Amino acid sequence: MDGPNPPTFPTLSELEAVAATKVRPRVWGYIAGGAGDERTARSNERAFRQWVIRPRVLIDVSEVDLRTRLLGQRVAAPIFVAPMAYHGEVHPDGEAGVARACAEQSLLAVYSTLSSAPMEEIARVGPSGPRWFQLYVQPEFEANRRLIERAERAGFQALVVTVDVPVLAVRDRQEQGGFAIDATVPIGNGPGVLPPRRGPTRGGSTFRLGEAPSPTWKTIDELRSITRLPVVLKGILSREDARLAVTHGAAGIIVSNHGGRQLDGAPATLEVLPEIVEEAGSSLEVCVDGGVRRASDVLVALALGAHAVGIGRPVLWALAVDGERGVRRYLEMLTLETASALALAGRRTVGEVDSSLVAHREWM
Ligand code: FNR
Ligand code: LAC
Repeated sequence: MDGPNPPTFPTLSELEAVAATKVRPRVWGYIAGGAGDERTARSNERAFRQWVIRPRVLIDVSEVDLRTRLLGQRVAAPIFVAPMAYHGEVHPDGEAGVARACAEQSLLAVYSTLSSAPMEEIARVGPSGPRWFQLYVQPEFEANRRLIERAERAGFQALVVTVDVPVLAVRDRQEQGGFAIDATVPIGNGPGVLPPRRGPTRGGSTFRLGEAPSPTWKTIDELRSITRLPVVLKGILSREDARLAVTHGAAGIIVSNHGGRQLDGAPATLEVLPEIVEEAGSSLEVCVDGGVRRASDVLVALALGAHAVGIGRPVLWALAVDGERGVRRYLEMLTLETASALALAGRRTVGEVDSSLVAHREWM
């Protein structure tokens, strides 16, 4: 699978450190960094360590099946690539490399509004791949319509609306490295597609985020009215908003704090996953991202009710290290490790994972 060259990350443990040597420091600060001084970013990974897995034994686990469905679509595992801007900044293979690797392995990938490659190219290189389009709501409504029509035409199967960026957060590490999310970073979806707002700026005695209003629940209704695609809301962190997501007809939620890149001080995603599953899990599909690094994290998230988990930074690490080949290898390693962990836990299918699989350390 890896061709003649030896693999550049023999195990998952090396991946981040190898990637750090391949990416320009300015871009590394952007990828690795979180909001503020990164309390929430750190808490995502830590939250997984609060749970232990309770294995069952003497069950025939000679065949393990990771397959599941996401919004009705068959995928090889409950693991997907979270939307991330600017893949081209870490490797020339960019989103096309991710698209080919995911399509080959029948894994879902979500592509950002701010992809380096145009969405039509992503669709062309991985035509069989399950793919969702992530929308950053554009200030001019017609611009949203144009993006959504393109995504529909290019065969994207769901619209993921990111709701946790009315404004880009203050991010110390990104700032220190000198990376700015603005029109100077090339994006593939064309001129006229805008990154989220920076700010706020002083407007007399208040603070302004710009001329156009920031998105609201009404925007979600309007977006739903112009697309036949199911709408998934990414960035929900409370029971109250989960309920509103149901009321406003969302087909799914991605419980996410943007990898700790937006509101510093927001909870770890795993901490709020249970209340969101309880509130909305019978009405729509709940996924989670943030800090998922190893198979044990995947199992814990599934046990707490997630339909699937999204992976952010590690995919960019793999892309940086070895382009498409790195992503292919990374996804293969993570799914194999997940199949192994499932067998070791005494479960044969994703459906057999329930809350009895885990216990919180404090409660033991
Ligand atoms: C992101 N994320 C993100 N989310 C989104 O909806 N649209 C986007 O364009 C981006 N861009 C982006 C760039 C980079 C460099 C990172 C690291 C993240 C957030 C992403 O989808 C996801 O929520 C987190 O990355 C998940 O956390 P982990 O796996 O990185 O810990
Ligand atoms: C980020 C934006 C672009 O997190 O989503 O960098």
